[in-house]
Amino acid sequence: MLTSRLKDSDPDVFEAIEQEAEREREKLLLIASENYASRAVMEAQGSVFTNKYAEGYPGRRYYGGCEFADRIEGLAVERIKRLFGAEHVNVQPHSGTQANMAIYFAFLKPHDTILGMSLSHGGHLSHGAAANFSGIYYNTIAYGVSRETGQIDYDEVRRLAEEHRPRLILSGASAYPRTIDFEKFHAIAHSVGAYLVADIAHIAGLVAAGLHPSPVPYADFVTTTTHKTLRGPRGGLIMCKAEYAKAIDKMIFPGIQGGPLVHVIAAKAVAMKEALEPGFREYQGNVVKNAKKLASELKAKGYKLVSGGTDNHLVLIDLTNKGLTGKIAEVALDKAGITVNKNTIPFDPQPPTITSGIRLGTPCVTTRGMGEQEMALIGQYIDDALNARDDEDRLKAIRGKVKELTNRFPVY
Ligand code: DSN
Repeated sequence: MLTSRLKDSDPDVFEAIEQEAEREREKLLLIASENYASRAVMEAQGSVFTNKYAEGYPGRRYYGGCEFADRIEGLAVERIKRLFGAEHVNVQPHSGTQANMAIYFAFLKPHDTILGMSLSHGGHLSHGAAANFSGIYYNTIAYGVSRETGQIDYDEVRRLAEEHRPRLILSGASAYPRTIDFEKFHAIAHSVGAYLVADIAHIAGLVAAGLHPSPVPYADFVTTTTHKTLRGPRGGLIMCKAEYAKAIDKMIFPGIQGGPLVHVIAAKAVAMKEALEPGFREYQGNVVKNAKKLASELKAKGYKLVSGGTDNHLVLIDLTNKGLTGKIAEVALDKAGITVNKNTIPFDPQPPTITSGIRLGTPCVTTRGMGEQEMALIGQYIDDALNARDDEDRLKAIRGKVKELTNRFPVY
């Protein structure tokens, strides 16, 4: 398949790809932001469009020979519009961060105030974290979750918005297991005259399937990546109201990007076609069902879940009552064949390199076809591995069981 010629021309890279394929095949991938793109998506991404420069937009390019690139970009945009009901789409952002950057650069001046969710409470680097360009160029104020409920404190968001009068409010998260009330965010943003951005990178698949309320009617701008629950190629996109279309397009190109990645846009088009098919809704429903099942299994074993459970594709576990850090848990689980990421929990006493939590997501295992029965087993393996964290033999034995399970659910 894709790697067949590589084997002879570059055995080192070939071998690393084979090793990664084996890792993805044999381990349980529970990283909430990852997924397995389809072969069709990868075929488009590995196509001749990687050879083409197409700066500009369909019908308005700076290079000749763009007729098929135009066709591809047109297909991608039309499908995204259909999937989300968006007025305008820019499918060229190379990533979610660049999608967010284009909005800030187009509509804010340096040092303007933005209000976003604190990274340590589940937000995202590009929502104003101090180390990120968004925290460097803008005056950022962070809202978080309530200590009692682990859920976004909308009263606090309103209070901060009224106090700081931000130019822009960001809704959306990378480690938040609950439904986000975009209508409430809209009301707050509207009342202080701020733009509202909804970054749905994590939940885009659920939104597309109608399983999470859509921000499209409420937000001025909606950004997402295309490779998480949406299950496409690695990349980003922006949806916005028609009135902002020109400024957004101009800021993506020539503002912050050069030539679009036409091969990735081709793969985005393929992923959107898949997302418009009925099976996609069923898949997203299973992602949520599996996350709920995994949450309840772990809860029954004494694990503390941030917010007490989940409404979406992820579960955030607070390990403090187990005397564990996220770092220790991540390493032990990986030895047992279970890949997760350590993650800060709200009000975490540990630094981000250690953390007190782990984040688990079900998009990958659900793509493999696993269901609630398998989630019960996974919950058991997680608990076993964490209890056996210092016992290499027991971890190895669990890894064997994980391999048996993953063998029953081939990926490609
Ligand atoms: N790194 C992504 C995640 O894991 O959620 C966010 O960009």
